[in-house]
Amino acid sequence: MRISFCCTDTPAEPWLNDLGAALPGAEVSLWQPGAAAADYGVVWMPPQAFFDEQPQLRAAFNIGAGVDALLRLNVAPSTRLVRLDDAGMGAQMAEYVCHALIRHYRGFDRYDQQKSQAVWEQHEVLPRSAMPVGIMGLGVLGERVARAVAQFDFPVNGWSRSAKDIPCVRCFHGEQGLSDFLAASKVLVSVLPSTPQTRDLLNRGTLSRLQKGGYLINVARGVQVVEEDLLALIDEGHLAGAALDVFRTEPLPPMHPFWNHPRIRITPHIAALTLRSESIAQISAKIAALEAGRPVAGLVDRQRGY
Ligand code: OXD
Repeated sequence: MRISFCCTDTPAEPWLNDLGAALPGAEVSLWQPGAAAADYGVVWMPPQAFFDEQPQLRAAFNIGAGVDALLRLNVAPSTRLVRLDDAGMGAQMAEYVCHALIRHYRGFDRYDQQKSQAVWEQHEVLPRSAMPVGIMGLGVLGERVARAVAQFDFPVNGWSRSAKDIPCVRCFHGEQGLSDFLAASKVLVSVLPSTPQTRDLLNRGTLSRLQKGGYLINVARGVQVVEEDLLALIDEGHLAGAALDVFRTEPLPPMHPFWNHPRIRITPHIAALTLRSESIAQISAKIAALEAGRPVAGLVDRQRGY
């Protein structure tokens, strides 16, 4: 069996070694134009040429959380596109969101400022009931985030395309549920997949439905946010701020107004990093299942877009 590794921005050698060790008998190699035909691909943002030259692939495993870059390419219909099922990303996203939420809720930025001025002053904390958190996107990662937030006793709302029923989450769905979901939430967390329907979804109209003093945490995709609308709503005081891990242009350009905005926190797309050993364990289990003709979880629905 041949496995072809084609991942942008990912050091290949450790992956090639660890995939080789997990799949004894397989020939694992780094894809280069003109490479021999492979059975499976392990990919992250591959070029179109990869799929053009490898139409026989039985499956391509995407080693990041989002599959939007893959769905922009022309891929043979017989090549299954397969997502990892969490693979350690859920816990990281939950950590990231809880950290951003609690930092905002407990006013830790203010205490950092006080420290720089040697000020000893305590501030009141709002009741948690005044900080309902709305999670947009209730897939594997969104549900993990919702459960983690609920552990801290915040009221949790969830919104998804189709109806869901998750303990400790007040679930809304579809276009008709969106407005009520937003109005019931003060902190908005996007864990949505990137699809034509979610592009620009977080704009003046939707963000201004959030409760006054709202806060945005985006760990999904930058193209979901209309950046000028977010800035305006923060500057007008309707939103208290934002914690952003993803941006319309990455890396975020040096002159971008987000960098110096006092109420916007920025991280460089690190909310959930791909963990090599968990990912390889899943890829090898999925290859074994496919070889045995068994179904695998995480098949991407190309129509739906995730
Ligand atoms: C992503 C990732 O899909 O970082 O953005 O995994």
